[in-house]
Amino acid sequence: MLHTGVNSQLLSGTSAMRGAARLRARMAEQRLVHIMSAHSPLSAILAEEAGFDGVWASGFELSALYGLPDVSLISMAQHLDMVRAMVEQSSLPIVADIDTGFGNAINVIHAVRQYERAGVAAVVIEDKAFPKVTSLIADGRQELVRMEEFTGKVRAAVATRSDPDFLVIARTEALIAGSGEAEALRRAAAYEKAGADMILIHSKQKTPDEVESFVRAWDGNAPIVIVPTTYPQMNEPRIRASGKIGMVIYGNHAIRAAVTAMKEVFARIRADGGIHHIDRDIASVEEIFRLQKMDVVKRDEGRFLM
Ligand code: SPV
Ligand code: MG
Repeated sequence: MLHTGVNSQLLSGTSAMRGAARLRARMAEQRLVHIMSAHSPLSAILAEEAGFDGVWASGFELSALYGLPDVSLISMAQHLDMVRAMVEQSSLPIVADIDTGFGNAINVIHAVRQYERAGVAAVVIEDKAFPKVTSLIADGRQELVRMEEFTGKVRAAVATRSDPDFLVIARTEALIAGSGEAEALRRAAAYEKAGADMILIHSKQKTPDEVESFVRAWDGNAPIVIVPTTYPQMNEPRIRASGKIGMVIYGNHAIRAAVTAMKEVFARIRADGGIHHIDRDIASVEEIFRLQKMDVVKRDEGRFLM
């Protein structure tokens, strides 16, 4: 079950502790938090400026950033490196997508230690077999690990965290794998019993029906997390009406926005035969300086360059 009390002792601790405590406090206050995907520190900064409650360090987005499919090709070290850079630049709590936990429960122990130390607020671990296949692909090979094996991973994650506010979110891919609602509910209940703070139920249906039916049937105490990429009709009022969803993750909108913008601008530069028209329609160089905090560099130059 999700405890929402913030351990005040932790507020003076590391940024890991602060992020986790802040995320719990925000959930207690608002009942529903909005988490935006990011694949870089810059996208995390933009998510923060836009007013999101947290950042989803998405495996799909980082894979795409490297021009790779999201099929366990990106290593933990690559993902962790990016997560650390995000933590450096954004004060938003980070919800880290650690896929299958990079192996078995022993790998999960190592991963949770590393991600907690890196300063993330939460990890999401999914019950697919390693190497996994991206969830939203049509006719994907979606293989689940045995429920018992995954409960071992959840228990390992919970036993490893040192900050009690650090959230362990168990994600079941039972609906994605076509195993049906009864199996999804059976797994979700087992994962909650194993200590998961929240349950992420993923679906690739084009309507919210499947997820709404799961939510209605869910009688656990752990709040639900959804990723409504394929069923965008599930907007905030509809999510709140469910009464059981505590977190919504906008799973891949940073990378899709970046692709849309770059495609359009690159095409216009080619069509215009130069950059003379596009200049007024894209972020100014000064805006990039602002995001890079060049003002701080200038201030420090004045203070320290003698
Ligand atoms: C991700 O963003 O990496 C996710 C969400 O896991 S999804 O791609 O929809 O599976
Ligand atoms: Mg992922």
